[in-house]
Amino acid sequence: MTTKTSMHIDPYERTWMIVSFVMLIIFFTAVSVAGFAMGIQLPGPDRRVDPKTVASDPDSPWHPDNVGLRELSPGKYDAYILASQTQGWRFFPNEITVPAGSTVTFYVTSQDLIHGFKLENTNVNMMVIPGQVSKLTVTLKSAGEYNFICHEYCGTGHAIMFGKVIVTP
Ligand SMILES: [Cu+2]
Repeated sequence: MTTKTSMHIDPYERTWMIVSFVMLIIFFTAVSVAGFAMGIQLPGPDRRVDPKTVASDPDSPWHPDNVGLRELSPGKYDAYILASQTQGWRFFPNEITVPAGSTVTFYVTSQDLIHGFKLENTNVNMMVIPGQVSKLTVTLKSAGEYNFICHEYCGTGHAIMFGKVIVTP
């Protein structure tokens, strides 16, 4: 003789178990679609640099002579941007121009204190930390002007710390 055993689960508990399981599946799907289908990614630290020399070392990509765009292949760019309080609350460079459809990887660092870098109407939004390089890639599909701003309060000139990416048709 076999006895059929079953665990008693309260109907409310059963409902909540099902709800939590369904939520897990929804979250997993949402994260997968965002990451793999829509290409949304989190900014990541790319490498470490010395904030004291990052803007003065002639070999540094953030030296005034070296900052800005590099074309890797047609439509693919790296953009090296320095955020600076000591040089008057500005980004170097504070204007870059790329054709529509370009994929741009931003490498942003600071030579003094914590700044921010937010490019409007894109998912580029990252902290800029002295000693660290923040990296994020975006594809700029439509032509227009995309302003970028510092969104981490960095002193009295914080409000004038901005620039723009011009996307030409
Ligand atoms: Cu700022």
